[in-house]
Amino acid sequence: MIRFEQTFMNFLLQHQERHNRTYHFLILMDAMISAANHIQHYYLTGALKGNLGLAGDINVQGEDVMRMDQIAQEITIHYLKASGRVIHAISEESDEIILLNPDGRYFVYFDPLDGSSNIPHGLPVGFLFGIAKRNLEGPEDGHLRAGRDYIAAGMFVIPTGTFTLGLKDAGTWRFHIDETMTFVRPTRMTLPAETKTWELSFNASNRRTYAERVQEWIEENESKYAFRYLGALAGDFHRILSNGGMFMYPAIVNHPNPKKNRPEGKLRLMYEGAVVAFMCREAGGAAVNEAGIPILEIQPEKHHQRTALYVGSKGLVEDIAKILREKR
Ligand code: FBP
Repeated sequence: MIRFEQTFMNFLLQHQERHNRTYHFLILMDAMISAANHIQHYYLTGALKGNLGLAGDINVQGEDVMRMDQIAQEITIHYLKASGRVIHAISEESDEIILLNPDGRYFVYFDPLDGSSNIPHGLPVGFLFGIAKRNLEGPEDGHLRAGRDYIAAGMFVIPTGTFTLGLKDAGTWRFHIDETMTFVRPTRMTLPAETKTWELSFNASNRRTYAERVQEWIEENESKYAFRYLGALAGDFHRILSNGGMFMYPAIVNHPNPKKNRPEGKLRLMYEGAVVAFMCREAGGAAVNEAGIPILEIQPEKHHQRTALYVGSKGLVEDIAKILREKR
């Protein structure tokens, strides 16, 4: 007896029909799926094909570019261009805004391969994206969109074959890849209220560089929760969505080498912070920056703007946000 599962495209088609939406979004999501499957193929064969090493370039963030970053970037731009639905895209791997289809309907903000420290080992990385819509009523000025204006945000955890998508006012859904490389079985994700599975996720080797009050909050709370850290935002947030708890990448303000301080945070607002914050909101959670300001409310001034990030179960995020908002 063959077991048939609902496919992602069937799920999205019904969603679009239920909300009287157009097919344009379907075509864009088909492009994202094709890009993710293609990137997954290159990552899975990366070790044998020698693609898991350095590319020899430095990106706009001043970081070494991995060969796989370039491959993932090229693949994603190909499919976004071919969709004919995207005006411009912003990518971690591109200094400038990428102009695609002037008549496009959407803006796409993406990190083609997140978690670069895992790439040389073939360990889990992420393909993160946020989508906003152009102004259909009047002229479009292309201004940078805040997370609250995104209509969808998602992530593929590569090479695990899982895909999670947040839809504005319609929840966050997880899909699994089947034997035909098709994403199936839509599963609604809601952060568990029960705290016994909650986890804390942060780079423990940085904790002495965080603000005193953040270090104190960790000391007071860490014994209550399990500690897990993959070193790739997509993988760590994937766990938080299932088990609850909080992922945090606080500002670095007490580094023994002041040059290594990052008061503005490390992660990028538009294609990392806002992406997980959007999915988290749709799953009943919350996300704030180092001042306790909701990530989705931050209006970006530049497209590679950074942010500190505290994201996860509302109870925990609100608890640390209280001390982050205190004037010192
Ligand atoms: P990249 O996009 O350059 O990979 O940076 C983002 C990231 O790798 C996140 O995925 C992860 O949460 C964090 O940086 C890990 O940073 P660290 O190695 O300092 O813990």
